[in-house]
Amino acid sequence: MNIGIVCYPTFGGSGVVATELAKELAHRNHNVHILSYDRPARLDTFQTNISYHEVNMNTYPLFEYPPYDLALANQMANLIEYEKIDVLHVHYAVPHATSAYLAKQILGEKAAHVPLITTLHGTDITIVGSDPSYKSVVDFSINQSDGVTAVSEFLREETYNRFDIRKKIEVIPNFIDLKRFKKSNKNHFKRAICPNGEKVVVHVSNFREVKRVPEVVNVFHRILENEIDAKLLLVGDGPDRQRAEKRCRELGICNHVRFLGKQDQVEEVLSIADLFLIPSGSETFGLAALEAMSCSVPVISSNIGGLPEVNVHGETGYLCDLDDTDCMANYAVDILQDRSLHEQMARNARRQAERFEMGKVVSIYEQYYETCKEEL
Ligand code: GMT
Repeated sequence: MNIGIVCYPTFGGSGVVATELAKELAHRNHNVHILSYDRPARLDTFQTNISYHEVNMNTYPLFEYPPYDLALANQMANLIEYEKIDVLHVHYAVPHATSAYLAKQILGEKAAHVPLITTLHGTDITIVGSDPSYKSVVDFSINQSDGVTAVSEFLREETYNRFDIRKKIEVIPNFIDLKRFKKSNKNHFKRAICPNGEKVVVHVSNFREVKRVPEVVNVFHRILENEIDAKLLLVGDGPDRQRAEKRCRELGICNHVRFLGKQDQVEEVLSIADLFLIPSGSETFGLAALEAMSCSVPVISSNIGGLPEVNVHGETGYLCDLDDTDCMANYAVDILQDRSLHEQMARNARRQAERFEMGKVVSIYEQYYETCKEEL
């Protein structure tokens, strides 16, 4: 098939899922065209069967806000017409589903055979999409899609609850490359970071408010108060980084915390991790948690959104109520102090990650493309 994939290029989860999906589809001999405003972070090497198209934005003095959605729609229409796209798959509803609808309208009959598939990822429903300034457009655009998928049962229900959706939403979860995300020997790295054999606690995110990075620092502070010799490695960057740094200073624990910034090889950091913290205020799946689990790292997360579908309480880690710092810290201490509990949870975490193996999930997407084409 000729498959068009539209996504955000950033380190956020939707862009990662879209790019990894594109790579695996290309590997299966499909021709994939990725459309984005910048080169996606995970599209780091040349890939046969993948063409990357950058959205061309023409600025004009009149435009205080350049109409990105229109440029995107224009380019989607070109892609469908000239690259003979069989399926157009957009990741993140806002504004991709709307631009795609417009592209199909522009082409009329010429695009009638091309299913538009929208994958809902999270904040496009729970935060941005539900905002009154976008809600009607998002509602309309989802209903105009030929196929709609959500990354968790939670997100499917949340979409039905928040919007007036008349479409069947298919749940297709995030997936993981088990060969890439596995614990590997990084002893040199571990020695450099933890010369005294300290335990390693890791958090990975885009440091948006919803990720509650300062809360990660609070939990880690309590871990130290419990006399556990540990280091906190924070991977990523974003709006809350300064607040997190300030929190470290306030608590006087900066010498135990390393801000590593954005990293391409997250699996290397996860390979030396003893514990992963994800205290998010909203999380529809939690790809970062799955990546940790695939590297045999137990997870402590908040008990919200789709996280319970990934992190199983008492098996792969623990879940705590939102903002319950004590709960997270106490469970963290349990895992870090008890070697056999840690080993058991590390094994369970990897086994749970195997349920989301890339090959299985990409086959579900492939089958879904076929179904949507047949139903048109
Ligand atoms: O906030 C992010 O993590 C980025 C966001 C996105 O859409 O780019 O991620 C969402 O999609 C991921 C991939 O499907 C999910 O694993 C994340 O849980 C989800 N984030 C939130 O719901 C906050």
